[in-house]
Amino acid sequence: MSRPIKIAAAQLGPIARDEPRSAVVKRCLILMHEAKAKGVELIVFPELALTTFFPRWYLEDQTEVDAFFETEMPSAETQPLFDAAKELSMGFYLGYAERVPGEEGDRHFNTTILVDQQGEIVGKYRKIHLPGHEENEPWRPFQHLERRYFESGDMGFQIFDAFGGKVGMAICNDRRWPETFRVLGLKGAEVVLIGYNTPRHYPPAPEHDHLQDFHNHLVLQAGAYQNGTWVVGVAKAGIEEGCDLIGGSCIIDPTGTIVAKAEGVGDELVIADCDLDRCDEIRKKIFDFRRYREPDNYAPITAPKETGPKQ
Ligand code: ING
Repeated sequence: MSRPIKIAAAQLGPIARDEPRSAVVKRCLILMHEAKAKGVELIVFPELALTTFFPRWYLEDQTEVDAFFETEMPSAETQPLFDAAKELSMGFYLGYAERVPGEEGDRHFNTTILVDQQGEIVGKYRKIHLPGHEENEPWRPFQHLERRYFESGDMGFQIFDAFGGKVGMAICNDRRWPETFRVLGLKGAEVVLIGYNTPRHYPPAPEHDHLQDFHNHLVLQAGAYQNGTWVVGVAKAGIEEGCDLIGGSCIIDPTGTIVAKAEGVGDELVIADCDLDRCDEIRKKIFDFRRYREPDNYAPITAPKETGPKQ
């Protein structure tokens, strides 16, 4: 028995601050057509894939911030992606900044959608773990103001029945928290899709800069193996507005083995045949959750964070 699905991690190189969404969509369409020629059924784009990674700047004018957000999906600029999904019978994961206008003020999320092979939205996720800081910190060579521009996601970690399996979604910093993968694993994830924008330089801990590529694959591989799931990690990469973003897009099988990874830091497809039935190699033989977990001993994991160790 096997349930193969051919997946592409569609790594994107830098997106300039003034690069119109239509230009980025054209780059994505080129990758979708290239992927189609190779039989790809699901293509995964990065986090915040429609614009430059704007949380690197302190922007005081909310109108300027909101210009990086979408208030409708699909919109006129992104409709061609949905049309291509239907034309090519190729689903996609797309990260973008989502603004939800409201009476009591707008809400802002770092969001991804899952679109099926008919071009329909079948899943949505709003990033839960927001790294960085809330106020301008001019000592940094660049900011990381996700905690200023977004609020934490209100949808939880969900699984979507699509592409013949159970698909989980997460975004960037989520991958560094084992709880992300465990919740998705406990919900039966067979493939977890994760887009990311990861600067090589981390101002609070520059002594770790040389470890960024290692940490990226470490957390993705651990998440895959410990939960018996495929993992697809997709970078926005390269020197983007002067900021060096790591690449390393990859597809990882349920044993934690990287089966395909990006060579460069530009627009690049990383493709693999993913047999979703291979999750059983781990789920049935190694980490049989119902047999081997001991949740009576895990209470601290969900205790209020104030009860955690003092830094
Ligand atoms: N970027 C980074 C990430 O989690 C980061 C932030 C980098 C946190 C390195 C800790 C260490 O990959 C986003 N967008 O979350």
